[in-house]
Amino acid sequence: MAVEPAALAAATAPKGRPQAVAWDRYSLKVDGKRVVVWSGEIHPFRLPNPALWRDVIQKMKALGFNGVAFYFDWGYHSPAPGVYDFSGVRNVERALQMAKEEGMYVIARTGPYINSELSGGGYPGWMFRNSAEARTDDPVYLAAVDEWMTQVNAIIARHQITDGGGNVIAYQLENELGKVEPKHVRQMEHLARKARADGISVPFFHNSAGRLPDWTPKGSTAPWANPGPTDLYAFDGYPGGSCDVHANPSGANKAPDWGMYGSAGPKAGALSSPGTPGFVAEVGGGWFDYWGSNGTYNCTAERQGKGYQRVFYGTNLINRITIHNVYMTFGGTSWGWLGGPVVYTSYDYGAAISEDRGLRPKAYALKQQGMFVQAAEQVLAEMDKGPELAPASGKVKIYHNVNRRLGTHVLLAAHNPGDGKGEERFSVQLATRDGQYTIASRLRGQDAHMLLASYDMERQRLVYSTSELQTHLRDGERDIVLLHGRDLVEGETVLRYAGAPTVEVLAGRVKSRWDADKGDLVLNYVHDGLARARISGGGRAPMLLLLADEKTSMRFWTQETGAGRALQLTAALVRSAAIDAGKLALRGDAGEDGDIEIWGPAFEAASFNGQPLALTRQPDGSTRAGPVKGPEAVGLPEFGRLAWKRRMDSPEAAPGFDDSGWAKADRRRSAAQTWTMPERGQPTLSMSDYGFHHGDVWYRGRFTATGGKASALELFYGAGGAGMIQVWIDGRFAGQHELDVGRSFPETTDSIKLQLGDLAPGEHVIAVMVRNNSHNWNLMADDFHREARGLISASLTQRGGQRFAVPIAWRIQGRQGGEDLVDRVRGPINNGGLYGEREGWHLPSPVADAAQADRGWKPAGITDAPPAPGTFWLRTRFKLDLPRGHDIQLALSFGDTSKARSERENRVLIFVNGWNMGQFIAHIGPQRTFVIPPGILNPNGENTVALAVTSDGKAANALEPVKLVKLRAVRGGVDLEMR
Ligand code: IPT
Repeated sequence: MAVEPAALAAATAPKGRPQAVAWDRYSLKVDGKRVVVWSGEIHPFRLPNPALWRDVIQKMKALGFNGVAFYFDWGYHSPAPGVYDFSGVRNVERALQMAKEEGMYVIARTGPYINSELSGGGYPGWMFRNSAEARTDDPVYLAAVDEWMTQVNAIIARHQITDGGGNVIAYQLENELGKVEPKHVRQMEHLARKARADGISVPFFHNSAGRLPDWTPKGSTAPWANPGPTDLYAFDGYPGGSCDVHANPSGANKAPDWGMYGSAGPKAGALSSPGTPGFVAEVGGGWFDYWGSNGTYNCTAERQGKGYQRVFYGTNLINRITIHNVYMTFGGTSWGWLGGPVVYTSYDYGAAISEDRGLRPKAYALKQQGMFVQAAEQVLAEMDKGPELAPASGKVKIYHNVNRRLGTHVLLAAHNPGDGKGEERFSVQLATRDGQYTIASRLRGQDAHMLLASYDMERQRLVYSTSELQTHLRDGERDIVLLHGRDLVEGETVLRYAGAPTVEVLAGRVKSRWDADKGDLVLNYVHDGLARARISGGGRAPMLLLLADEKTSMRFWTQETGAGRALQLTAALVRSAAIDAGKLALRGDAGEDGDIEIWGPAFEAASFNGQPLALTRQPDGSTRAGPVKGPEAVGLPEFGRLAWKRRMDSPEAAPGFDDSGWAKADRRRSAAQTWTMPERGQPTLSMSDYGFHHGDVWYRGRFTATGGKASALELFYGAGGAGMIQVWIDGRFAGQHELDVGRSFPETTDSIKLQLGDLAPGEHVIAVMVRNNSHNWNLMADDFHREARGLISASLTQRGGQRFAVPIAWRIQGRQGGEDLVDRVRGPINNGGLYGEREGWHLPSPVADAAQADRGWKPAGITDAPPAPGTFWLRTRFKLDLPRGHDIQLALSFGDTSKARSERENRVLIFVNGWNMGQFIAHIGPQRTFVIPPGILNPNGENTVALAVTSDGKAANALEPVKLVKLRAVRGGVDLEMR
């Protein structure tokens, strides 16, 4: 294993100060201080470049998240029993380190079973030849699991908040384990003991499916609870509805009460654990998509967009869910053979941060929510139900919470019923320590408003506001408060003073009225652009009040600078702001020319990504800084014009191919699940029994025909989602078959029947290629992951009087080296067993050796007719010289991207500089655009793209045009590393 000096140095660096993690029914507490963990899920393994992990983590931080949840994928790190690799793209230690550096809590989810739409739910290939009963206390299973836990726990243990090494705050045992019989309970107890023995000291939790009361902490009093060795209770929920046109798209759901407003009962998990904080381990931030769909990611992003987030996540917060993890916040790419049968390559998920690492519109609404959670954390972290409020309109429901310690009220105004989308006015009577008030506003469309009353903002007292709080900060002598509301909706904000303050409206229209009896300053306005009011006197520190409409509000950013909190207004993304010796250094991404308005601690000079900015002081005490420059133009090679070379693969089909070095498929024992076991008396053909787990596998079978007639061959095979089989007899292509798709759970096994006609007496050879497009998951703990892949059984019959079976002697060949990993850089999920892969045709070749590497390759056009049935390769080399200091996300696209699928039948494995970045299937779809992260593509140097194209060889099934396209370009980004 490569030793990475930086990681080693970090791992052995002196530790920080250990902090205690405690909890009660309200929240977690870190060293006695309450926290709301506002977290988003990302998967380092779905972004094969650690430098970009920082990009995503910084974007999340900028969106107001203070936490990140990581799954750790066992199979990503382990090619063989006892062999683990945490280097390069698999260096998850760096992910933990970055989270700490960016000030993000980490929720660690290590499985061993994680599901996550991964092949085998995250099990390593070698678990598919292991007959142990998974997710139970089967000692064979636990021995395997212990290997993984020892490795991954050692890394996590040195990054825990509890020992000062990092920010890991909670640790998940297992994943949605819905079975609670003793053997499963004993497994959970084993995992817990093992993790503690490995030094994990943060609280344990498990994520129950739905809201089932499974694995509640010991001591739970509810009669229906199924306790386990957990400290916290958590659950998963996906209330977002469906964009799947095949499965009747469902409309907006009603937001469920998953916390203290929920009703008790056997399905109310959260209420089964009354002593622990509300904890949603996964709340839908989108949904995954499957082979053959019409492509749902953009629809999902819209449907689970800003309205959904406000209604559903708002309902979670008001339900006192104080540990909240959005699955996914950035989905990424199931590159190589990562993905399970239920997904294609893109795992975009319709998440706030799209697969190309851009912020979707919904991300900006998430930022408003995130900034609010950070500002009002202490209020949200300790709420109880307040007296019920009856709004004047029955069409609006008002939740009412109180933080007794702070005397603050939190209201959530939502449609009633909760899926309402009309325009509704509401007004409600609220009694606070500041007096009795009528709070009136309106909801428009799918929306909810979270309002505060009797709330202390720095040195100011908010009596109430019908605007929502975004943030507040101390700016030396004065306070700055940012409130926001929907465009052109009126707002009312009431502030408390000892005497009449002076109100100066600097921008916008704000009416003010002093109510001397109550000591209230009443401000009335319409949310329109940005109104600014300076309020001074009245016995308080002066305040700058900023009142933003929705689109303006979404352009605000805030960070700690080291010299205090700063606030900016800009269309650019602001990742970080630091003030050192009077110099403000901003870092971020600019997608267009513009400027930045800055509030907060004083500075004399400012820069954006190191570029000095000219400063103009503004009347409200802010500074306008610019210019911030957008990206330069990006020139890309035209793929159709590049010199492509081509080479036929599938030599295994030829009768004379030398397979003497292949393993004999003659084993009698199989780990396959019952219905995919070999037939009685037959050897197993399952690829995993021979140590080949991912991608393509070849079989060659010899038999002797005795002059029988009407030979018929039936092959039963397993190949995951959209997998396929191709068959040759004596070098002649006999046919191919693909698994049925077009629904979220596709066929994963099927059979092909071939009439071979009359075969001459003597020896014949059958050659078979199976593309294993992933192993099943094991979500139901029924060992579904052990369903066989590759050939399962073969039957050849001939007629000579009666039909009789002809025995076949098989040999098998898969990925080079099998479990003995050859490509240590790209790891266990990069390659299958195509001949070309075994020969390294997918790898970039040094330019100096180009002539040598091109031997056997002939010039060809991308769209030329395939040379023959089977697989052929197309390869090209090209240079990129993209502007420096930019983040430019490119992609490969195939054919007409406005259509989910085409008439042509072909499929392509896409290798970029040797990395398997996914699979395009023309006639199945829907994915036609494949994100290739920078670092995999060299933005300033040589690149090799190699496409392994598989088809039936017909001219009509030639490849469509392939293009290199730009998905997103900004000036900025993070420092890149090449992989
Ligand atoms: C839940 C899983 O825990 C997670 O790994 C992922 O598969 C997610 O769903 C869906 O993307 S389980 C499911 C039954 C909700």
